[in-house]
Amino acid sequence: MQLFRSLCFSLLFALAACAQADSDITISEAWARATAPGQKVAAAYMNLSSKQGATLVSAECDLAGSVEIHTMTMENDVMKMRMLDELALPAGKTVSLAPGGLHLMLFNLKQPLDAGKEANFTLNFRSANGEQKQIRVTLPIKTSAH
Ligand SMILES: [Cu+2]
Repeated sequence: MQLFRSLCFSLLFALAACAQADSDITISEAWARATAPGQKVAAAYMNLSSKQGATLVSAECDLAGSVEIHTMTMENDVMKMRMLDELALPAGKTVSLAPGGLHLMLFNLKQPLDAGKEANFTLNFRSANGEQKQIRVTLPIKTSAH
Protein backbone atom coordinates (compact mmCIF):
# COMPACT_ATOMS: atom_id res chain seq x y z
CA MET A 1 0.00 0.00 0.00
CA GLN A 2 2.83 2.32 0.90
CA LEU A 3 4.55 1.57 -2.39
CA PHE A 4 1.31 2.09 -4.32
CA ARG A 5 0.77 5.47 -2.69
CA SER A 6 4.23 6.73 -3.50
CA LEU A 7 3.88 5.48 -7.06
CA CYS A 8 0.66 7.40 -7.39
CA PHE A 9 2.30 10.46 -5.99
CA SER A 10 5.21 10.36 -8.41
CA LEU A 11 2.85 9.70 -11.30
CA LEU A 12 0.77 12.73 -10.36
CA PHE A 13 3.89 14.79 -10.03
CA ALA A 14 5.09 13.65 -13.44
CA LEU A 15 1.75 14.53 -15.01
CA ALA A 16 1.77 17.98 -13.45
CA ALA A 17 5.30 18.59 -14.68
CA CYS A 18 4.28 17.54 -18.18
CA ALA A 19 1.33 19.90 -18.30
CA GLN A 20 3.45 22.83 -17.25
CA ALA A 21 6.20 22.23 -19.76
CA ASP A 22 3.50 21.61 -22.36
CA SER A 23 5.44 18.76 -23.85
CA ASP A 24 2.37 17.54 -25.72
CA ILE A 25 1.89 20.27 -28.30
CA THR A 26 4.70 21.52 -30.49
CA ILE A 27 4.49 24.63 -32.64
CA SER A 28 7.20 25.18 -35.23
CA GLU A 29 8.00 27.21 -38.34
CA ALA A 30 5.40 29.77 -37.34
CA TRP A 31 5.17 33.07 -39.21
CA ALA A 32 2.67 35.70 -40.25
CA ARG A 33 2.63 37.18 -43.72
CA ALA A 34 3.39 40.89 -44.04
CA THR A 35 0.48 42.89 -45.43
CA ALA A 36 0.46 45.01 -48.57
CA PRO A 37 -0.63 48.66 -48.18
CA GLY A 38 -4.37 48.90 -47.58
CA GLN A 39 -4.75 45.19 -46.88
CA LYS A 40 -7.30 44.59 -44.12
CA VAL A 41 -6.77 40.87 -43.56
CA ALA A 42 -3.68 38.73 -43.10
CA ALA A 43 -2.70 35.11 -42.67
CA ALA A 44 -0.44 33.19 -40.32
CA TYR A 45 1.13 29.78 -40.81
CA MET A 46 2.76 27.14 -38.62
CA ASN A 47 3.30 23.46 -38.08
CA LEU A 48 1.32 21.97 -35.21
CA SER A 49 1.78 18.58 -33.66
CA SER A 50 0.52 16.83 -30.57
CA LYS A 51 1.89 13.60 -29.11
CA GLN A 52 -1.41 12.68 -27.44
CA GLY A 53 -3.70 14.22 -30.02
CA ALA A 54 -5.37 17.60 -29.48
CA THR A 55 -7.67 20.08 -31.15
CA LEU A 56 -7.03 23.71 -31.97
CA VAL A 57 -10.30 25.38 -31.00
CA SER A 58 -9.54 29.07 -31.44
CA ALA A 59 -6.81 31.66 -31.74
CA GLU A 60 -6.26 35.31 -30.93
CA CYS A 61 -3.70 37.82 -32.14
CA ASP A 62 -2.72 41.12 -30.55
CA LEU A 63 -2.74 42.86 -33.96
CA ALA A 64 -6.12 41.57 -35.13
CA GLY A 65 -9.71 41.99 -33.99
CA SER A 66 -10.42 38.35 -34.65
CA VAL A 67 -8.76 35.20 -35.90
CA GLU A 68 -10.39 32.31 -37.75
CA ILE A 69 -9.10 28.89 -38.71
CA HIS A 70 -9.39 28.58 -42.50
CA THR A 71 -8.83 25.94 -45.09
CA MET A 72 -8.30 26.57 -48.79
CA THR A 73 -9.42 24.12 -51.43
CA MET A 74 -9.84 24.05 -55.19
CA GLU A 75 -13.47 23.77 -56.26
CA ASN A 76 -14.11 23.78 -60.01
CA ASP A 77 -10.81 25.56 -60.64
CA VAL A 78 -11.62 28.24 -58.08
CA MET A 79 -9.70 28.62 -54.83
CA LYS A 80 -12.15 28.71 -51.97
CA MET A 81 -11.59 29.55 -48.33
CA ARG A 82 -13.71 27.94 -45.73
CA MET A 83 -13.83 28.55 -42.01
CA LEU A 84 -13.29 25.58 -39.72
CA ASP A 85 -14.85 25.47 -36.26
CA GLU A 86 -11.77 23.68 -35.01
CA LEU A 87 -8.72 21.85 -36.28
CA ALA A 88 -7.95 18.30 -35.15
CA LEU A 89 -4.32 17.33 -34.53
CA PRO A 90 -4.14 13.54 -34.76
CA ALA A 91 -1.68 12.02 -32.26
CA GLY A 92 1.90 12.13 -33.47
CA LYS A 93 1.07 13.72 -36.81
CA THR A 94 2.26 17.15 -37.92
CA VAL A 95 -0.48 19.35 -39.31
CA SER A 96 0.88 22.05 -41.58
CA LEU A 97 -0.72 25.44 -41.89
CA ALA A 98 0.93 26.73 -45.05
CA PRO A 99 0.21 29.04 -48.00
CA GLY A 100 -2.37 27.46 -50.32
CA GLY A 101 -3.92 25.36 -47.57
CA LEU A 102 -4.75 25.65 -43.89
CA HIS A 103 -4.06 29.01 -42.31
CA LEU A 104 -5.04 31.31 -39.49
CA MET A 105 -6.94 34.25 -40.98
CA LEU A 106 -6.58 37.59 -39.26
CA PHE A 107 -9.47 40.05 -39.54
CA ASN A 108 -9.88 43.70 -38.51
CA LEU A 109 -6.16 44.40 -38.35
CA LYS A 110 -5.30 47.05 -35.79
CA GLN A 111 -2.18 47.99 -37.73
CA PRO A 112 -0.34 46.80 -40.84
CA LEU A 113 1.80 43.70 -40.42
CA ASP A 114 5.28 44.97 -41.23
CA ALA A 115 8.04 42.56 -42.20
CA GLY A 116 10.67 42.32 -39.49
CA LYS A 117 8.19 42.92 -36.68
CA GLU A 118 6.34 40.37 -34.55
CA ALA A 119 2.78 39.35 -33.79
CA ASN A 120 1.74 37.70 -30.53
CA PHE A 121 -0.73 34.84 -30.74
CA THR A 122 -2.68 32.91 -28.15
CA LEU A 123 -3.70 29.47 -29.34
CA ASN A 124 -6.45 27.64 -27.47
CA PHE A 125 -6.33 23.87 -27.56
CA ARG A 126 -8.38 21.04 -26.16
CA SER A 127 -6.17 18.12 -25.25
CA ALA A 128 -7.14 14.47 -25.74
CA ASN A 129 -8.40 14.26 -22.14
CA GLY A 130 -10.64 17.30 -22.63
CA GLU A 131 -8.38 19.71 -20.76
CA GLN A 132 -8.19 23.29 -22.09
CA LYS A 133 -4.72 24.47 -22.91
CA GLN A 134 -3.51 27.93 -23.86
CA ILE A 135 -0.23 28.45 -25.63
CA ARG A 136 1.24 31.84 -26.41
CA VAL A 137 3.57 32.19 -29.37
CA THR A 138 5.33 35.14 -30.95
CA LEU A 139 5.42 34.95 -34.73
CA PRO A 140 7.91 36.78 -36.91
CA ILE A 141 6.24 38.81 -39.67
CA LYS A 142 7.76 37.98 -43.04
CA THR A 143 6.98 38.36 -46.74
CA SER A 144 7.45 34.62 -47.33
CA ALA A 145 8.29 31.44 -45.42
CA HIS A 146 12.02 31.78 -46.15
CU1 LIG B 1 -8.55 32.59 -45.05
